[in-house]
Amino acid sequence: SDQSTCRVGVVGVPFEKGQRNTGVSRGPEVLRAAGVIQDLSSFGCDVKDYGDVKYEVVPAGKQLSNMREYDDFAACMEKVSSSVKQVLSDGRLCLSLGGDHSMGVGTIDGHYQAKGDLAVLWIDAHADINTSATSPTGNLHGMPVALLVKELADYWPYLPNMDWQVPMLSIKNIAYIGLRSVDEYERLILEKFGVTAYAMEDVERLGVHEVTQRALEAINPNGERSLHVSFDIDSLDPLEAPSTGTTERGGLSLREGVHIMETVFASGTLGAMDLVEVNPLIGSEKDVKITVDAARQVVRAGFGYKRRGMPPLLKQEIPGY
Ligand code: B3U
Ligand code: MN
Ligand code: MN
Repeated sequence: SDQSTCRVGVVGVPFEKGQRNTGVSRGPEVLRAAGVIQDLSSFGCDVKDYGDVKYEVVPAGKQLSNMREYDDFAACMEKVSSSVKQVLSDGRLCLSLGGDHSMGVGTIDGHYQAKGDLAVLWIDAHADINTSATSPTGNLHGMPVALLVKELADYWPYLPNMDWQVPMLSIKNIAYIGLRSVDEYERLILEKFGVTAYAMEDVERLGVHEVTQRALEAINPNGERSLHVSFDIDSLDPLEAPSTGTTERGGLSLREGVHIMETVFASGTLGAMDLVEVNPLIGSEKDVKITVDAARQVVRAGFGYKRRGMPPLLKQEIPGY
């Protein structure tokens, strides 16, 4: 209904070629089946499902060194970008369901095209800021941030079929929360540019609320920028989210993940959110359920769900909500 304060468009990105495990491409399907969309409408959001992104590969004609499955990536992300742009142009917040984290290139590009200057909150165990020159794996899900920032543009070769993507983010407008597995050259980049990065020890020292407030203050001091939250489910501890490809122990609790997203919602700046790296083919049936439930809680918190309970009708615009 048009009186709802919360209008959301959902985009599925069944893309898994940014990493090596089969199954991440089924993230959108399991998250929808578990009820992510109903979760949001149940407390008054007006949700529209824009379906899954589809693409056709155009071979680049040459192999790009240390960028596995590059052709598929370039083709898919162009479509992801236009889908996200469409959702935002329709006056909705965008929720993108992955898929592996290489899709951040498409979602953030689309967000930028619709809203201009952005702030990005990257919640992850990993920094995902390798270039093809520094990546130890060649997996594109470890490179999206490096493709998006202006400051690293000169460190890439010419990327065929990526002319639609212009690095537009200022590295100063990105903040990380949850880091605990950062490669040596990633660390070098974070240090060199003074990137706002709250690793697990910072969450321990300051607490999750303070860390989130400081991160948002650093990247969006006046709240003028549209905020993009890219939430990698592996930021959570594997006890809370076991079904993902690159688990790192000692992570955020589900409560901390939910708290971050409640704080994001309260900031009133959210433009788009990604929920990535849920892999239903990893672990037992119970593991998958635990992981998907965690993802649902994190998502609904970002769009306004309150653990203290919700008023019966958000549609009546209850003040102070
Ligand atoms: N930093 C490593 C590992 C990694 C990055 N993202 C995930 N794993 N999930 C890399 O491949 O770049
Ligand atoms: Mn990631
Ligand atoms: Mn990760």
